[in-house]
Amino acid sequence: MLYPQQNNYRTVFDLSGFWKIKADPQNLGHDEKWYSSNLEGDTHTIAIPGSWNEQLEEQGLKNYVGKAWHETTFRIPQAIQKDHKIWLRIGAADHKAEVWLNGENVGSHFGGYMPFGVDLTESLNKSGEVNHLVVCVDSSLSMHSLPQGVDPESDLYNTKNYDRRHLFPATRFDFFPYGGLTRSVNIIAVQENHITDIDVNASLDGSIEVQVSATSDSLKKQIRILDEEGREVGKSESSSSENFELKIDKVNPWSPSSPYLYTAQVSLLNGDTIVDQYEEEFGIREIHIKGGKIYLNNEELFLSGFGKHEEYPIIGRGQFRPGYIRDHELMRWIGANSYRTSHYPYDEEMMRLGDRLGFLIIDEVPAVSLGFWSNDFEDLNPLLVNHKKAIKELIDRDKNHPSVISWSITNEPNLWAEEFYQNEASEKYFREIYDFTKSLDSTRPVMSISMAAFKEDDVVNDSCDIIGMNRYYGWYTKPVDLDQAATDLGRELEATFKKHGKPIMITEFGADTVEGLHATTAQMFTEEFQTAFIFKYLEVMEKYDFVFGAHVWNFADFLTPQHFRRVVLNKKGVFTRDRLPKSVAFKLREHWNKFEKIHPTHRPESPKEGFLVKDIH
Ligand code: GCB
Repeated sequence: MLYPQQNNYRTVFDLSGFWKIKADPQNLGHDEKWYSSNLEGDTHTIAIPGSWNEQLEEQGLKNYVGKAWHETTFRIPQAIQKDHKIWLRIGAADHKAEVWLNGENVGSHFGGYMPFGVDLTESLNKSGEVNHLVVCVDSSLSMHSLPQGVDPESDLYNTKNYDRRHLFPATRFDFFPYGGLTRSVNIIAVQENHITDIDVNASLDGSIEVQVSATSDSLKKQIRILDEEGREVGKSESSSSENFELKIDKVNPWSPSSPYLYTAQVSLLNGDTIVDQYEEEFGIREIHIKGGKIYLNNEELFLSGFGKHEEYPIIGRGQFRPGYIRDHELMRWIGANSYRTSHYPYDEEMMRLGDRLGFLIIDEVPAVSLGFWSNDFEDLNPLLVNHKKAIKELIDRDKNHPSVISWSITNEPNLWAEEFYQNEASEKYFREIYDFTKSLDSTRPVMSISMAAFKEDDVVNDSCDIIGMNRYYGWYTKPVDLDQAATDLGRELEATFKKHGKPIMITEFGADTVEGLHATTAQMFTEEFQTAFIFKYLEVMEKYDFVFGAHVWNFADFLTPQHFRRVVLNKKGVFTRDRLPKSVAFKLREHWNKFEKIHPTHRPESPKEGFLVKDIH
C-alpha cells in the first residue's frame, strides 16, 4: 500500500486527533453491535495515533491486552465524492483490526506494525454528511501470530521452570505489549483508475528498472526520473507494459555521507489526460557480499549503532515524529551509521528519515523468540504462513528505501529453550522463510539472528546471507567475568565464521545500567560496568575482518512487562528512556567518530558542535 501522498490527483485527509475508545475485556462488542451507533458507557477520550496503555493508565488500560473499540467521525468535501475511490489507510493497528463505516463492516487486517487499506467508497455517506468510523483493535497474540503470543494457561507456558519466566502482561518477548491505532490514520481519495504500486531497482551503472501496478492495464504509463533539483534525467512511457527500463548518465550514488535521492514520477494517462500520479523517492546504491565481507557501493561496510525499540513515554508505540528526529540526531552525534528495527517493523516515517539523513537500517519482521511446538514441519504451517505474510508485507512497504540494507527474518528463535528446535523441522522452516524472502527481493542480504544456546551450530545460521549474533556473556551467563566473556565470544566468532564463511555482526550486547549508579570496581548495573562491558565486546569483535558491525543493545531504556529481572524498564539503553546520555555514550562517541573501519562515505554527517559540551569525560 503506497505511502499517502497529496498532489493534483490524490487527496489525503489526516484523521489524527482525539477519538473515543471503549475496552471490551468481556468480548461483548460484536454481539452488542458496538459498531452500529455511538460508543456508550465506559468510554474515554484517546489521542490517535497512540497506544492506549500509558495514555489511559488510571482507566485500567496500562496492562490491558485485548479488544478496544475506537470511534471517530469525519466528513468528505462534496467536490471529491463523485467518481473517486475513497480509501481508509491505517498506518498500523496492533495487532488485529476490524473496521465499520456507518454500521457496515468494510474490512479487516491482522498483523501489527503494517499499513493496510480499506475501501470505503460504497459505504460512504454522500453530500457532506457525517461518517461514523469504528475500528475494533485487538492486541492479543497467539502461538500462530507474529509476534507470537503466550497463553498463560497452556502447557507450553507451564512446563519445566517456566514459573520463573512468567511476565506480566504475559509475553514471549522482552518489550511492552502495547495496543492501539499506533500510526497515522488517513482517508485517501483517488480516481477510479489509479496507481497501486511502484517498484524501483537501480544500479550504480545508471540502469533503473521501474515496475508499475495500476487498477487498469490498458492505460498509458509514463515514468520520469527527476534529480534532486527536479530536472528530468530519464523518461519512458508505454501503454502495454508494466516494466520500464531506463538509463541515466552521471549517477549520484546514495550513501550515508551523501544521501542523494532521485524521484520516479509515475503518471497514469487516459489519452493525454493524467488521471493519477505518484512520486516515489529512491536512491542508487549497491550492496554485495564477497569473501566473507559486505560492501556498500564497493567499499567495505562496518555498521556502528544500535538495536532500538519504537517506544516513548506516554505515547507508547505511537507515532512520534519529534522523537524520530531526536533519535536520529543522537545517533549522528554518537557516530552511529545504522540501526535494527528490533523487533518489528517501525513506522515508515523512520525509513523515510533514514533515506534522507543517510542511515543504514536492518529491517526486521516480528519473528521474535519464535517457539515451535512440534518436530513435524507440517504442524508448523500456520506460523509459517503468517511469517511469510509478515515478510511479504514488509518488503512491499519498504522495498524502495535505500536506507534499508537487509531483511532480518528472525530474532532468537527458541529463546525459551523448548524441545522442538535444532531439528529437521526448524531447519526446513527457516530454509523456506529464507528462500521466500530471496524470491521477493534478491538485492538485499537476509539476516538471521541467534541467541547463544546452539552457538555456531544454530540452524538459523544456515538460512541467511549474513549472521547476526546476540550475546550476553558476562551478563546473563558468568556475570561480571568479562575476561571469560571475551574468550567465549572470540572462540564463538571464529568457530561460526569457520563453519559458515558468512559475514557476522554482533546484533546485541549490553548491560542493564541505572543512570547515576557508580562503583570503583566491577559492579553490575553501574555506569562504569556498562562501559567496561561494551568496550570489552568491541575490543574482541573489532579484531576480526569478518565482523561487519556492532549494534549495542539498546539505544534507549524501554518499557518491559513486569518481572523480577526488570526494574520497570529494560535499562540496557545507552540513553535513558527520555533520551539523556549515560556515561558510555560519550565513550562510544569518541570511539565511533574516529573508528577507521567505518568508511568516510558510510558516515552520516555529524552535527555541528554548536553549544555541545566537548570532551567532558
Ligand atoms: C535479547 C533479546 C532482546 C532483549 C535482550 C535483553 O536477546 O533479543 O529482546 O531485550 O536480550 O536485554 O535481555
